[in-house]
Amino acid sequence: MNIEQQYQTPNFTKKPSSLRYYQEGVPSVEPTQWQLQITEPDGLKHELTLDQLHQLPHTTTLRRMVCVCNWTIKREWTGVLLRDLFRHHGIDLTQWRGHHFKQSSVGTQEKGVYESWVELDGALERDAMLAWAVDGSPLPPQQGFPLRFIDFGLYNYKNVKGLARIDITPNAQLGHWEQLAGYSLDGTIKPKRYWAVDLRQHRFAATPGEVTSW
Ligand SMILES: Nc1nc2c(c(=O)[nH]1)N[C@H]1C(S)=C(S)[C@@H](COP(=O)(O)O)O[C@H]1N2
Ligand SMILES: [Mo]
Repeated sequence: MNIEQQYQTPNFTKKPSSLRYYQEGVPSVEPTQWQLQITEPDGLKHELTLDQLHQLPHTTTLRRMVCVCNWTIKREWTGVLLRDLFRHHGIDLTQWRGHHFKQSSVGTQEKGVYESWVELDGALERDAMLAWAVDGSPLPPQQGFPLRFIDFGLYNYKNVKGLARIDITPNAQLGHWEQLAGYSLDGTIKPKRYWAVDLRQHRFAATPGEVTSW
């Protein structure tokens, strides 16, 4: 296995589609320069360095992520829950009920940024998280260093790697793949058969949303 392959999601070549990578190209992130910027609809801004982020109360959980093009992988993610991130910044979410939030990636000069809108209350309820490590190691560049958002109840096209900004917004807009491929704005994982790259077999997800039974 060469270095390039090592950085990729396990069984990268076994994924059946092209929607599996950094659409905008892998950004080069200088960890000391990077900041996560959070803005509230009233314009209030919050900024976090990588060090500050790592100080937040964090969890490590084994959860399954699913790509809309029918592959899935269960991995051990370490990061902070979205609700804990907001709580630690004194962001009062009761005033933003019914809102959405836009995630923007660091992006690249050539191709810009990757954006996705997610409904806020749903993401909080589903224990969505911002992860900086996977399977016990820091995220490799290809997998979203230094931080990626993951809502395990939604297809992965909703979950931005190389996260740079979160903006709480009154409305949602179509993100990259919703526009291009007509995927749902809502992004809820659908019950159907998926290729589990970790199990090396097909499995059926019987109910909509996060796959927890296998
Ligand atoms: N910034 C960014 N995040 C992204 C994407 C992307 O193109 N750019 N693709 C999404 C899609 S469709 C998938 S399946 C996963 C792939 O994550 P992986 O590289 O860890 O397998 O990243 C998601 N997040
Ligand atoms: Mo995907």
